[in-house]
Amino acid sequence: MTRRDLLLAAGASLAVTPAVAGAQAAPAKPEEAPPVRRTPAGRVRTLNGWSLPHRMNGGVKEFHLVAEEIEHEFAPGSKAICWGYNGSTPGPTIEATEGDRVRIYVSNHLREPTTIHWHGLILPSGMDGVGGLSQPKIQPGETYAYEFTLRQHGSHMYHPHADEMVQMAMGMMGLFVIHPRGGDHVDRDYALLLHNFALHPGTRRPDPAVMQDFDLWTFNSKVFPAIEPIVARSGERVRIRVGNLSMWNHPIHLHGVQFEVTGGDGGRWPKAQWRREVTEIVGVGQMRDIEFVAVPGDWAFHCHMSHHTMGPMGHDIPNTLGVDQRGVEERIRKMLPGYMAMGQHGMSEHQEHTDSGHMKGPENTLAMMAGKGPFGNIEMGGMFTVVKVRDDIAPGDFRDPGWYPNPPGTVARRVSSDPGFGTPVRRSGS
Ligand SMILES: [Cu+2]
Repeated sequence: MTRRDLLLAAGASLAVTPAVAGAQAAPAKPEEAPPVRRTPAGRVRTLNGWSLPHRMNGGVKEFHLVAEEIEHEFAPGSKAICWGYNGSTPGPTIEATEGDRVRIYVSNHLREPTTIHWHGLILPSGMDGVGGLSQPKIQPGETYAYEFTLRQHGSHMYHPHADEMVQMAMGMMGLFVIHPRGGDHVDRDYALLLHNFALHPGTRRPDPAVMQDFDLWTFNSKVFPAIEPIVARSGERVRIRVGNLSMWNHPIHLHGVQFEVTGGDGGRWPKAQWRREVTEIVGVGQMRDIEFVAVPGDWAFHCHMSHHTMGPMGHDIPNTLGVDQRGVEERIRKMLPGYMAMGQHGMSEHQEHTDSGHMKGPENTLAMMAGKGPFGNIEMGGMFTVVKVRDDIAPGDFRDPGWYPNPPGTVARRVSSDPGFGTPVRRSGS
């Protein structure tokens, strides 16, 4: 039995305290905890994630979040003790509709106080979730109820506002999507949160003290190639909601189409404000919605900070490009058997070495570059996935269709293996 089960078993004695209770409030009246009941998955496709089931109680939509420690896998070969909600980081996506009255129970199964801030939502001040400012903190073992009416629609987030630096560094965050009352107009609705983790090589807990030099750059707490593809049928209108709760701004880039930026934390923008882009910076604490009509192919979708598409690596290494390291390598090998110098001609060789097992990395640590494509190594490792668009995908089918079968004559091809091929024009004398 886990600590969580024990706490759930003891649930009858857990007091449920309204978040608005003042310091002088009478002892909280116990309320009945909502039962765990699965309802059909939501309309939003949270990559590698899920939407939280709810129950209706007297016209109020009730959700139950549990802040707790979990074991999380960033990609096969890298597991960590993280903190999240209801068994996952990010926590489950909350989906509701504009006009809904929601009641969200938050149980604290951590060993320190927490709260939840509903990032971007218009609500009473006492429901805003800033520990000490808007409410008393939720102590370990306690459950609070947040209750408000949704007066907007759009892409939003939730995260702790108590020991925020640590709790977010450990993975506590989630998406809060409010659908418009009159229905929606996209065929596929994807959502992801950008984040970073300082999981130093060989360790099992993220280091909350790191400010910028992170080991793992994630979409929904996963790194490529463990991030699910974004699948669509040709001609479908696709939306990707991207939120950023990391410590960097991320220029998110999509190949193959010009997308439109159609909204942000402030909801859906009037059409006259939409912008046509291929890269959109999603700042820390921001959400951006991008939309496009899917065209067939396998298209890269990634952060354009090239270090953010890499797996764990040190950033204070000496530059070895162009350095003949054979002598050094031999000398070091006397002390460190199996040592292999890296990066004389570039870093592309890294993936070949790690894939072939020449270079064994530290335990519980991913390679810097990974991923196999139909034409070889993809050499990526962080915030990267593939938008896979095909003509023959049924509506609502999200299964990975494999690699794109390029029509004949539409793939870049080798025309020569002779280094002296052709007469390229060179600039001289500069
Ligand atoms: Cu980035």
